[in-house]
Amino acid sequence: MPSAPQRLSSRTMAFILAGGRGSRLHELTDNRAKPAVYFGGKTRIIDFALSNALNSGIRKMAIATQYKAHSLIRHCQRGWNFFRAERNEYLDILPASQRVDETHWYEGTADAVYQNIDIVDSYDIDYVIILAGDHIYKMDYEVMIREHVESNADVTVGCLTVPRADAHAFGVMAVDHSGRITDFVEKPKDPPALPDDPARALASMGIYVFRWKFLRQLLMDDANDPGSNRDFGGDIIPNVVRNGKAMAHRFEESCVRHKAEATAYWRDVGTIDAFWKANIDLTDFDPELDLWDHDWPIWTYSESVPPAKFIHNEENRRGVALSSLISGGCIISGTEVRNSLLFTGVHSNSWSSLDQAVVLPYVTVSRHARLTKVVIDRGVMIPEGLIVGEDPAEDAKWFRVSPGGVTLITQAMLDRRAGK
Ligand code: ADQ
Ligand code: ADP
Repeated sequence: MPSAPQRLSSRTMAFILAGGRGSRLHELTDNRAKPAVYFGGKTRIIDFALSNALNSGIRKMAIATQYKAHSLIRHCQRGWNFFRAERNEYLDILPASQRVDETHWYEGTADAVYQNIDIVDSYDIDYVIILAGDHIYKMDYEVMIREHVESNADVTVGCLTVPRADAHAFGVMAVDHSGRITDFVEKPKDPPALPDDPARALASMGIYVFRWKFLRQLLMDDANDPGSNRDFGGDIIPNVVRNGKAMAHRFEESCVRHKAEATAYWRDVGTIDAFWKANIDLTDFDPELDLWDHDWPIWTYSESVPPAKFIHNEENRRGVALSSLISGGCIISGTEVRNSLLFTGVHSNSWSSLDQAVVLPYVTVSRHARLTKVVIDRGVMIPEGLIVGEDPAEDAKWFRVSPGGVTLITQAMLDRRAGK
């Protein structure tokens, strides 16, 4: 019997860029990098890229951190610590640590790889897939790596179509009939549309596959170019498009769908509105993002906590949750919860209600609170009788109300309101 072809993923490392702040998440990223932001009840955003890599068969990974990396590093150390060097598996966390010349931190994203060339060399791999740690999606990278090898490209860029009106936030490309990228502009003011659809543009997902030897040389050359900002999207990719062979890989071809007819799910939860909506969408009857899929699990660090508990209190107040996700360690005592997502260890008390609420871990909701369309930061103590989501002008006095009408509540905001 012929042996199965070796998976290319076993000869590939994943280099995950996790240094960005994600400033449009405002106070949610005051103390943590965007990849460390909580998502989906149990996971953090970076778990999606890491799980995709693991489920694709990749066993060598490095995570480059920079901005406020503490909770991200702790999360990875606790949850992603099962790689074993004796099985030739590695997961390295690479803080920007002035490794090369002691005078600067990582400049652009390409510099994060350049400064760790020796570590990538030590993995002894043939291919590198560069990933961003800040998107929610399920993708089999093996498909993209295979396409890269079969087309003999210098770089393959993962891409998907987006509304042209949103394309200014991305690298936007033009491709020919063979899928070769003929033009690539980073964050253009006036993005070019797809030839057959004036309302849409082809956007880079910030996912790149290279042969390591090729990328290595490119990074060395780039480091000697005084005009470069050392950025993949701004410098490296446009350079390969001009001088080499850059191919586009359509996300639709490697995304992991839970049903054949499902759309290709990919979200940049970079704003309060997008973050709230993507979390609340999980409470739908049949959500687009399937977290229940045994074939493509999203791995994470999970605290050992008891099951969620619902209490019917002595004054006959029922603790109930309808169309909601309630994580372990929660105690819903005499509170009515609807269309909400509660992370680990949330305690809520009698005569309160939560509606369309995204509640991060270890929040306490005191009695008689009524909170609608909110995001509540980790560890917040909601005072007795707080009402949010019914009087926009009052909410805006103390909290951050997003353009879409979501109210973000943090402890600092509550302290200010209480005159502390
Ligand atoms: P952006 O996401 O805007 O665009 P960038 O801010 O460079 O680009 O972030 C890319 C990733 O790298 C993020 O995950 C971020 O956390 C991380 N990062 C940023 N600076 C870093 C550093 N110095 N060290 C380590 N990590 C760092 C990019 C591409 C676009 C593409 C979009 C898709 O440039 O072409 O369309 O991603 O979202
Ligand atoms: P973040 O991403 O919000 O920075 P961290 O990973 O830094 O989160 O977690 C903060 C710490 O608080 C963790 O060590 C967590 O275990 C701990 N913690 C445990 N119980 C509580 C609680 N009731 N309130 C707040 N923090 C808690």
